[in-house]
Amino acid sequence: MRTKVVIIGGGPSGLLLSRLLSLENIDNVVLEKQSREHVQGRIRAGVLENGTIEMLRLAGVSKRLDNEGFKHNGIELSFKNHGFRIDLKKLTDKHVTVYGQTEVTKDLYEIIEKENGNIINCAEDVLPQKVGEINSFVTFKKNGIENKIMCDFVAGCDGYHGISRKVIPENLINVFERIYPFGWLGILSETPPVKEELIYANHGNGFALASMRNNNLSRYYIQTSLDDRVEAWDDKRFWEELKRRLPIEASESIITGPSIEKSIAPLRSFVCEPMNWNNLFLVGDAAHIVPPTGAKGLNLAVSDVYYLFNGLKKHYLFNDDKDLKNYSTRALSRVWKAIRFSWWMTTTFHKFPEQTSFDQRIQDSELEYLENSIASQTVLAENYVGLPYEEL
Ligand code: FAS
Ligand code: PHB
Repeated sequence: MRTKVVIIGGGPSGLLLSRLLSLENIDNVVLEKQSREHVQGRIRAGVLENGTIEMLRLAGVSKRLDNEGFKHNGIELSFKNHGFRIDLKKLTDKHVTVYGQTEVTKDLYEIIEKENGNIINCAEDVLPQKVGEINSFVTFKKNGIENKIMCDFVAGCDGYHGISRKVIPENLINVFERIYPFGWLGILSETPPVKEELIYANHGNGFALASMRNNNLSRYYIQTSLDDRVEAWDDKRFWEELKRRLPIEASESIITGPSIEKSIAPLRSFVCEPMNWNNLFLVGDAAHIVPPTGAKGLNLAVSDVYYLFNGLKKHYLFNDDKDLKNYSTRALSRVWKAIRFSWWMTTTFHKFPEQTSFDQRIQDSELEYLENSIASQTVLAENYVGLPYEEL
C-alpha cells in the first residue's frame, strides 16, 4: 500500500489534517489505535479560538458548530469571591466559541467517512520506519495481520503518549517540562450553567472553573491535590467546595445535580523541540502539552495543523518546501506564547502547596490590577481569543 501522508492518531489534529489534505486531493491514511466510539467518547476541551473556528469552516465542518456552538464575548474572573468581567469582544473585536472537542471529532469523523476518507481504527503497533529515507514506511497490525504503508511523510498526531515522538533519537530533541503540583477534578452535570459565560476563580482553597457544553450541560472543575482520588469526592462534597470557591452571586444561584462524568486530570506544561525529524512532523499533544487553564490545548493542535497543512500543500501543489522546512520554527513560536499564557493563568489562579501569604498577596494584586487596567485586560483578552497564526 502507498500513500502521500500517513497520519498517526485520529484525534482532532489527525482528523482535521486528513480532511484538509483530502480537500486538496493529497492522498492520506489515518491510523488510529482506538475505536471510533472510544475517540468520540473522550470529554476534553470546550473552548474554541477564532482561528480554530476558521479552520473547521475551511474543513467544511462548521454547520453544526454555527448552530449549536455558543459565542462568548467575555469571561468572568474572580478573587476573594468577588467577580469582574473581561470584555473580549470590546478589547479584541473577537470572541470564543464553546463547543466540545467531542463534537468536533464527531463532525470530522462524519464528513471524512461521508467523503470516503481513509481512517483505520483499532490499528495496533503502529510504527514509522526509515523516517527521512526515500522509502519511508509505517507498519501496523489490524485484526492480527501485519500491514505496511509506503509514504512520503508521516504526521505524528498521536498525542502525548503516542509513538511518534518516541521514534525520534533522543539526542536530536530537547524537551522542556513543568509539572504542576495539583490536578483538576472535573464533572459534567445535566444542569443549566451557573452563568452564560465562563468563570475562572482564584480562592484561598484553590482554583475553580465554571464552564458548560450547552444550556443543560454544565462543566465544572476544582483544583485538587496530586494525591487526591475521585472516589473521595461524592457529588455533595464537590458542590459544597465549588460553591465556596465561586464568586458569591454564582454560589448563591448555582443549580446542582448528579454528576454524569467525574475525573481528575494532572496539569503539566511540556514542549518538544524541534517538532520534526526529517519527514516526520509532530502535531498537537504529540509535541506539546499545556495546563487547560488557558483553554489552549486543542487550539494549539489546530494551529499546528494550519502550519503543516500549508507546508504539505505547497510541497505537492507548487513544489515549494519553504514552509515545510520552517514548520517547527513557525509552530513553536506560537506554541511558546500559548505555553507562557497558560503558565501565567495557572500560576495566577491556583494555590501552590508551598504558597506563602506573600504569594497570595501577589496573586490578589495581579487580579486587582487586571480588574482596573484596560491595558492588562487587553493582554489577557488577545491571548485568550487566540494570537494570529501569521505574524503581521
Ligand atoms: P489527542 O490526544 O486528542 O489524539 C491523539 C490520538 O492518537 C488519540 O485518538 C489516540 O488514541 C491516538 N494514538 C495514541 N497513540 C497512538 C499510536 N501509537 N498509534 C495510533 N494512534 C495512537 N484542551 C483544551 O483546550 N481545553 C480543555 O479543557 C482540555 N481538557 C483536557 C482534559 C484532559 C483529561 C486531557 C487529556 C486533555 C485536555 N485538553 C484540553 C487537551 C486536549 O484537548 C488536547 O489538546 C487535544 O486532544 C489535542 O489533540 P491531538 O493532538 O489530536 O491529540
Ligand atoms: C471546558 O469547558 O472544559 C474548559 C473551558 C475552559 C478552560 C478549560 C476547560 O480553560
